[in-house]
Formats: sequence, C-alpha cells, structure tokens
Amino acid sequence: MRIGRDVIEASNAKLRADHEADYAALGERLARRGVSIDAVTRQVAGFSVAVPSWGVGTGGTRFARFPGPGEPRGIFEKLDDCAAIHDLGRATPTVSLHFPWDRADPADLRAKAAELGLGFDAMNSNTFQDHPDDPRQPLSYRFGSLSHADAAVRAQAVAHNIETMELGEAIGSKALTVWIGDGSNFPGQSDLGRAFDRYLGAMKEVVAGLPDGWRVFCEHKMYEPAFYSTVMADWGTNYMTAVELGDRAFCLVDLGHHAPNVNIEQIVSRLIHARKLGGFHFNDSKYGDDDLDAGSIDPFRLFLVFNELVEAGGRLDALGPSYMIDQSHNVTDPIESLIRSADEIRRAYAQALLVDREALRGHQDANDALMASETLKAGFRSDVGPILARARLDAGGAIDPVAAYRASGYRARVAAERPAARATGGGIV
Ligand code: LRH
Ligand code: MN
Ligand code: MN
Repeated sequence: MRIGRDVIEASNAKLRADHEADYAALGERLARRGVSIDAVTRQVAGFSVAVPSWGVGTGGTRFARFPGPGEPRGIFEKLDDCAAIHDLGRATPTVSLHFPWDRADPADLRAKAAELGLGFDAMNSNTFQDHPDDPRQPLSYRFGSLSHADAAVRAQAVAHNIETMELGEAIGSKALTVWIGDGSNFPGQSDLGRAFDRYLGAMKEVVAGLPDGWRVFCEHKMYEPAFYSTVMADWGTNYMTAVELGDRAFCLVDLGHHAPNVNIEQIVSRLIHARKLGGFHFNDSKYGDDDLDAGSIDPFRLFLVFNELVEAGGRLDALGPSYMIDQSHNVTDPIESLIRSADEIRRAYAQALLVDREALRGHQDANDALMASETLKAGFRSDVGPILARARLDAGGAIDPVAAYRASGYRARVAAERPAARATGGGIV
C-alpha cells in the first residue's frame, strides 16, 4: 500500500459518523421507492475502471508540459502512483499501458504489478509519433502509419502492434487498443478511399497476430493531429472496420473524439445493438479532445452514456466492454484528478441504476415526453455520494479519498524520492 492504512483509517474516523447518517438517510429515501441501497452499493462496488499510465504524469497540451513535483520518471513509478489511486478509491484495480512509452521487461512489470496488487487492461500501441530511440521503428510516421502510402511504413506499424501484443500477453493483458493519427490536412492530400483500404489491409495483419483470447479495439477520432480528414474518423468508419476485421474486432469510444454536441449516448446504443462496443476512454471536454477529468464539464452526458449501458443490461454483459480513463492535463495533481474521474464515472453509473426504468418505459410508450424526461432526470439528480463513499469504505478505501490523499503527504514524499523529474509519455495528443 502506497497510502498507509493508518492514514486512511484516521481520515475515515473523522467522517464516519456523518457518512453513516447520510447513508441511512439515503437508504430510507430509496427504500420508499422499493430500492435497496445495499444492492445498489454492491453493483457500484463491482464496477471498476482502468487508469491510463500516461495519466499519472503531469500532462500537457500540445504546446507545453509543466512537470509537477514528484512526477513519475518511468513506468514503475507510474505504477506506484496508480496503486496510490487504487488504495484510496478502490475503483481502479487495473492500468492501461502505452507502448513504447512504457517499455520494460515484462517479468519486472508483472512482479511490480503483483507487489502492488494491480492488473493490466488493454495495451495501447503508438504509431502516431516517431520513436527515434526505438531501433524497430526507424521510419517516420509523419505522413501516416497503418494507412501510409509506403508499404514499408505500414509494415513497421503492423510490427509495432504485434510487439505491443507480445508484451501485453506477457503481462496478462487481453486486448489491444489501436489509435492512429493518420489523415490529411488538405483536400487532395490523400485519397480518402485508398487510405482507408490501406488501413484495413494493415489492420487485417494486426488481427492475424492477435493472441488467443484477445480482442482488438479500434479508436476513432474526428480530427487532430490531422485537420481535414482522419482515416478512422468516426463511429461509422469504426463500425465498418470492426465488421470487416471480424469477430475479435470492436469499437472503442473515447468521449473526447467527436464533434461538439454529437449524441455520444446514441452511438453507444447503436454499437451495443451491433454487438461491437469494445470499450471506452472516459474523459471530458468542452471544445475538442480536451482530456479533462470525467464528468467535470458535462456530467449529464456521462450519465446519459451510463443510462444506455444500464438499459442494455444482459446485452452489455455479453459484450463485456473495457472501461478506461484517458486524461492528461496541466493544472491539477494527476492522482487527485484520476481519483475524481473514477468517482464521477461510478457516480454516473449509480445515478443510471437509480432511474425507474419501468416508469420510464411507460412514459415513453405513452408518448409523455415531459414525464419521460423527468423520470430520467430524477436519476441524474439523485445525490449518490453516500453510495460511492460506502463502496470505497467497504473495500478498504477512503470516505473522502482526496482529503485522505492530501493528509497522507504522498506527493511530498515522492517529490523527495524523485528529484530529477522528467516527463515521459503523453502531452502531445
Ligand atoms: C488520442 C488518444 C488515444 C491515445 C491517447 C494518448 O487522442 O485518445 O487514446 O492512445 O490519446
Ligand atoms: Mn483515447
Ligand atoms: Mn484523445
């Protein structure tokens, strides 16, 4: 445990009486509706989300990085920080790695994760920037990777994805997430159709290299770094890709990768219908791919996504999507931000669980638009804080994880241990 039990217990002791009263009060309110608060708490406790290794570094924008005190200097220190997040919040038992940013001996990664009680979620490959230090990737991705006009660059990008899977297999991961920055800045720069064909051809080679029991998640993004067209631009392209690549290919929805105001929850619903929803990168945004803390700008949208997930019920269980956070920015302690994001994600889930679905269906079928809307919003308006706190508490976490984190002095401790902080990974996308 990176955060001492004594610190968590001391913090909880101060808050416990109030928490018990709040939980009992909410339990009573829910019982009046025939809802068991303990059952909801159990469901929330069963929901976990992976943290991104690149999220624990002090992020940046594409303009600058501002490393903070104690910034992890490599993957092992990043894992320490991920463990601290899980010690407090008990919602993030897995980490999603990014290669080659997190390159290390798989045996060491396994040992470190075992020591910290963490597991690994989907592996992310990286062919969206050049890797001058990687002897296996001498060719430039400036004009693309898996869709590059030059077959040699495509082959290099395929080989990198295969290597990423090999490393992943050695550490117990079960999925590969592929996001490419390929696209064009100017109409005419690249042939939209031929670029997509080349991408599909390369991805078929990646799929052929999937280890047994693995899935591949393709991640779409409307723009950036390409500003006119992106090869894997939207959920339609993603769905076509997943169909063409076959049974083990699925679509990953990063909440920040759509045009402003796009109805993301409807995309989620469609992908569930098509049995092609592979997973999420949760974050929030106001303008573009801002990678802000989940639920920090538009918690209602996050709730609406979870409303679709809860509504899907068994159809979702059959898909077993991967839930991951993808965030990285400049102005907060990333440990605090990731704790907060995990909490907001669980909040959206708990609120969606509290929607009276029978009543909602009744109003929908009776075309009572106002009452349908009110019924849905009643879930969103519910203060589920006591449920989230109880799920953490029961699992050995903190009632108020940010307060306990601040009391722990963890940041000051690692700042002393990691004097020569040098940022690695992230900050450019
Ligand atoms: C691209 C992206 C993708 C990358 C991550 C660092 O914008 O969302 O998931 O792997 O950022
Ligand atoms: Mn992402
Ligand atoms: Mn992104």
